[in-house]
Amino acid sequence: MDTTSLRIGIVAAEWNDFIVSKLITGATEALAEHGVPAANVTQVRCPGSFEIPVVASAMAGSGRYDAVIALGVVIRGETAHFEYVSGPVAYGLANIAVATGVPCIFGVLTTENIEQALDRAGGNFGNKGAESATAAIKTIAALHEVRR
Ligand code: DLZ
Repeated sequence: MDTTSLRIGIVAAEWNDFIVSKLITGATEALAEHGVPAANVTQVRCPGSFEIPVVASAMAGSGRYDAVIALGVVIRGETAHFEYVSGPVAYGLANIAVATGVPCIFGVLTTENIEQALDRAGGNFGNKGAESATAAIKTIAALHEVRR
């Protein structure tokens, strides 16, 4: 597959930006390694992970992107926000992808604490942003195979 013409949208939450920014770096570097030109990658920020689906929906529905990568970090706290935010984001992205036919990659870390998140944002357990970029490329390739 020719990756040089692929257009990728990234929607990233501003919450926990000091970790999300590492996911964005991981994603953009991996896309470049896969041959996607930086000019073909559009980044949009939204307030929190809860807002990711509505922005991803607009991006996926625009017809301007071959895939949308969603990046965020939701850390479990003392209240029930973790469940209220994580579930809708995951199900929202899956529904948008199926409805539009545009892969919407779930690159949102859902962790117990900051340490677990840092481990998965370029630390001991890799970078979920980079993994999300690879997942986007692989899913686009799979869809090309199915649709040709
Ligand atoms: C409110 C909130 C809380 C408590 N925690 C997080 C979080 O860990 N990660 C995240 O991305 N966003 C969080 N938010 C913000 C919500 O996602 C959302 O932006 C607000 O509830 C406004 O709708």
